[in-house]
Amino acid sequence: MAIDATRPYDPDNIFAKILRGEIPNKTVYEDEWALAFHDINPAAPTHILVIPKGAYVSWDDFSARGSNEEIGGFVRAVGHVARALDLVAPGYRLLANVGGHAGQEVPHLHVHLFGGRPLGPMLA
Ligand code: DGP
Repeated sequence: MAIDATRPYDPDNIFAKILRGEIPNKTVYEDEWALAFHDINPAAPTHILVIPKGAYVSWDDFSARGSNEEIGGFVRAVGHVARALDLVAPGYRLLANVGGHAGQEVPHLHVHLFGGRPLGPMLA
């Protein structure tokens, strides 16, 4: 079920547990600011989730409360993952769902990184 993106951060959400090492994941990259791992239910040949290390519900929460350092570190981490996976030349797509209308299910900010095949037009 989609979350309410205005709710307070829940430290027991599944991605918080992944960050604490309580749930296994297939990590592709980690630094001070971000963790990137394979989506459990891939929608493309490459489907990576990149999450900030800080406790943020959504892109809205992060853009409002995140420090410039956290935001800069996170954005650079996303770019690094795409380059490390050789996705720049063929192309890739980034997506962040925020709240109910977008169908966000996990209440910890995550950016989906899709690649590995032509992705078709954007869904509205
Ligand atoms: P969203 O709808 O934007 O909230 O997408 C949530 C994504 O998270 C969805 O594509 C499936 C993925 N996901 C959910 N639980 C887990 C998990 O435990 N491990 C991993 N790797 N991915 C998960």
